Amino acid sequence: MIKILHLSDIHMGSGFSHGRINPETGLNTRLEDFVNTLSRCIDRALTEPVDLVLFGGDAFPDATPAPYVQEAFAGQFRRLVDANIPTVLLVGNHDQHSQGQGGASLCIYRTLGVPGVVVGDTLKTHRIQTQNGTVQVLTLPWLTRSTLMTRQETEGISLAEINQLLTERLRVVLEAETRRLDPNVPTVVLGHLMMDNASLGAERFLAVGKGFTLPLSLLTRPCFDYVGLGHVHRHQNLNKSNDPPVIYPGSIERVDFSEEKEDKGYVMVELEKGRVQWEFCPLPARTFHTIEVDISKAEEPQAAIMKALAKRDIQDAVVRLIYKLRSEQLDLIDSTLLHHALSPAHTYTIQPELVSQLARPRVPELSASNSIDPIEALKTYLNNREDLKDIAASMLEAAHNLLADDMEDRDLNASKNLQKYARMAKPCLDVKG
Ligand SMILES: [Mn+2]
Repeated sequence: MIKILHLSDIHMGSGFSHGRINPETGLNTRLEDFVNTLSRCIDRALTEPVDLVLFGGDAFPDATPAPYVQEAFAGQFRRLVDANIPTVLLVGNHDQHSQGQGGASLCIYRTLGVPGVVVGDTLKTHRIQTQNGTVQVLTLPWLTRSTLMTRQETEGISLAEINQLLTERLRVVLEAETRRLDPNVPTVVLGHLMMDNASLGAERFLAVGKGFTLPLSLLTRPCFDYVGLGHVHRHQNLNKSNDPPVIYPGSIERVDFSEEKEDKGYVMVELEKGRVQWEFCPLPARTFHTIEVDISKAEEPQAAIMKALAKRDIQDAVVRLIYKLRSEQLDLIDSTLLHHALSPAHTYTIQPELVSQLARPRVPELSASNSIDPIEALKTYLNNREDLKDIAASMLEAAHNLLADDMEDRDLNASKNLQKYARMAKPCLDVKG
């Protein structure tokens, strides 16, 4: 039996706005949180000990983390190297530099030839020898449309069509890969993917519209014993019949408030050919609390806020207090008292929101036509948003630039189409896309 620890979506170095500087170390406390949580995963891997560690991708918030963040990450995985525990580091969307064209942050471990570390930056099957036998790990890093398609192929077709075409291509490539598998050796798929039946956590906001979704049937094949995923931050098993389990362990720490109510952890797997057991192991990630209170109708607004605060255990938590009030209540709130009441929190923000007495009128200029010029629409919008006055001019400028870029792209596409036609006419002509 092979024991595996599967974790994912470390995102080390993100969420600094929810931390503060630790005066003793000079580090942001949220980095320290992420390192502590990761070290608990590594502790477990060492004490079991497991035969293999699978990391499902998204090591950092982007492909160029600060050196001290990289060092903190490497320092933890180094402990697995010292203990001779093989490790697969899969490349997620946040690990790829400029959509994969610029390489991935994790590839440095392969370049350095770190013993026992496999970097999954291509679709490939790795045969890994562990203390308790061989395991096949098929790595499926984050795919972009350029992985399986040329630019010419994606030109002029809709995103949904691209998605379908990519799924078909991937099905063929996977089929070829599975035919090369040794049927007697336990097999794991490690993928950084968006499955179409996953329920989304923060990743929805972190990577909107950049990827495509895959059908579950692509991965629920009898030749796979365990499907370990990364990308979605909410832990879930997508295949309840467990044949095979298709598991997102989720992120190990809360990246932001959208993960407030999610349990954080990693997954322990026991694997034999044709038999698998798994268990979600929770981690003591830092608590996030949103305390929302509407005091617009309260007779004693301050007391109402204090009461709402007293109800929650905010000790060492990341807290946001949102209270809705009427403008004439502003003077009734003593913010010193609020700060005092919130001081046991790790960090906190206070967000007062004014409720308007009158229903907001629709913006009249925009209701007439649905074919309004985008710049005119933006101007009308900005005229109605007093709170955006300071940045209105730069927003308009940015919009102008964006639209200008768009026109350039169209011109570029037009010239590419011409090139394509030229190539169709003269097959020997070498045209670079
Ligand atoms: Mn991801």
